[in-house]
Amino acid sequence: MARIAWITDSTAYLEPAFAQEKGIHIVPLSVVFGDRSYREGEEIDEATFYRLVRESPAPPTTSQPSLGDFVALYERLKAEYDVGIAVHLSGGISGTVETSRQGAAMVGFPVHVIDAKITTYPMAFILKAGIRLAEAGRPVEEIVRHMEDVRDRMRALFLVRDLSYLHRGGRLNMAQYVVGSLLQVKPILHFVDGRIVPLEKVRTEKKAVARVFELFDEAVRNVPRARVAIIHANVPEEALRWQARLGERYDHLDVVVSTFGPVIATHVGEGTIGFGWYPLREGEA
Ligand code: MYR
Repeated sequence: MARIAWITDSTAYLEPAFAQEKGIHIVPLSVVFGDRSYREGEEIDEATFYRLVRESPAPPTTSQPSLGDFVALYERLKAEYDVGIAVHLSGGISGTVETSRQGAAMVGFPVHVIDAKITTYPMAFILKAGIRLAEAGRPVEEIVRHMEDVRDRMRALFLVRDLSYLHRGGRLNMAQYVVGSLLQVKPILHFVDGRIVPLEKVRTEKKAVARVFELFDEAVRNVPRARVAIIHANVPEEALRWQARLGERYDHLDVVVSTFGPVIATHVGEGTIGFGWYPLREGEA
């Protein structure tokens, strides 16, 4: 059986205990405050990040891992493994996935690099789906196909308190006048082919939350089971309320609560909250 190296980046916000148990290699992205750069998950935690956001004169920016980071990692892995499977945040919002591909090619280490076409906990879902199959002894090609299939079923809906973060970071690919009109309302956002796009505009926050639950309900009520992440940027109580609401209404969902860590919170702003989920097929583990 092939020895598989599992690789992802820090924006999967994978549970550290899981990452350690499965030996997953996590390549960090960084947040930058002024002239100081912090590798996410290694040099900055969420509490420090939000403190620095409040104390810093200018908002943070982010940077992807360098080609050198990937080359160094893949050089190391090449000596220990037959093949790598990497899952990275969408190429529509970051150059990470492309740099990972280049690094693997330069080193000559065979890595199946999967563009998650999304980010945050849905990437962890994709990775975990692959690991499940690997542990069942399935061949690498089947594992990768399954992970891509899970990726293609993945959906997300999220609400930002203030759209200007996404706009400033250049991750909302829209004409200026459309952004202008959206700044006045509460847009519900989702991913279309790896890019962030407003799905609907709603006037008030209360109505926006109600609409997110309605859209989510339409998507999950008739599926046999679904894996769901409630993802939030420093609003843990609200996330727990969302979780309780799901618990009252459904008994066929596996729900986890996760966060937008420093890199992604830089682009969505504090208070952002949403769902990432995928429906399971009949009998799927
Ligand atoms: C970089 O390469 O510097 C990182 C860029 C990260 C952009 C993040 C954009 C916001 C993503 C929202 C995720 C919502 C998932 C449910």
